[in-house]
Amino acid sequence: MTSGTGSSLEGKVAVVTGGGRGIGRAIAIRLAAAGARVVVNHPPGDAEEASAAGVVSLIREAGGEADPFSADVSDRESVQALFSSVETRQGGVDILVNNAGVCPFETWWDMTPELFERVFQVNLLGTFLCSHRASSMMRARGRGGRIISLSSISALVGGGLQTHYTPTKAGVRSLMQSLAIVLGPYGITCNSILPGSIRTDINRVVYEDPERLRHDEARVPLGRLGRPEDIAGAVAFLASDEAAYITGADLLIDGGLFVNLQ
Ligand code: RM4
Repeated sequence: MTSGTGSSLEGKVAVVTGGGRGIGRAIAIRLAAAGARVVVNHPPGDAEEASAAGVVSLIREAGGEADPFSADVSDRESVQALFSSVETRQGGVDILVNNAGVCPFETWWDMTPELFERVFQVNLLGTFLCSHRASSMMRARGRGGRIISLSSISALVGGGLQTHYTPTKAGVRSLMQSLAIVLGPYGITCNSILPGSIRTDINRVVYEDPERLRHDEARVPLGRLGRPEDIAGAVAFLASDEAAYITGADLLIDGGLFVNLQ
């Protein structure tokens, strides 16, 4: 399969969690275009299954290789099943992209322990469960690997409607820093991507408000919110051999939003 990015990931197996929609969808498509065989993980549900099937079809129609797999990343048995399938069907994993995440905006006063716990389970526990299984497989195979996790600008700043979400994104970033130490001896790099405000379903409710959209766009030096494709290229780079000496790092991809405080 030819691609603009060359065949930098030819022969690699990539698992993208939450790969059926939004940023995960763009990442799955981009890694396949670079030659990887992509496992498009999605949470259970008809709509999620249909979205993932659409991504797989798009990749296959472009001459790439992809397979869907339904698993709730916060559920230990589901993650076990996902990676057992990857072991038997794809022969192992070279690249794990921990993209699955949720952020149901809620006020602090209406924040329930259940909602806080759910966001923690998907965003942080899910990253732990997938990273633990994948790194164990990578270590056993002895060929190194890549773990790339979607943290967020919210790891660096707060969010009034995201008191459940921001701690999980800071935790993801910190987990990658610690795993970089543990997994370095095995040639496995661990890095975080920190997206700013990207137009996807996760924040649709916020950006359906034209006034809020205009306000947020005006705060971005590049003048627009991000698109999923703005994230995918950086993930493909971190997954490639070109990033062999990058680990424990994080890459902020926000159009300049973070530095535009004044
Ligand atoms: C990000 C950041 C964005 C928001 C998403 C859901 O960390 O806060 O503004 O759209 O979360």
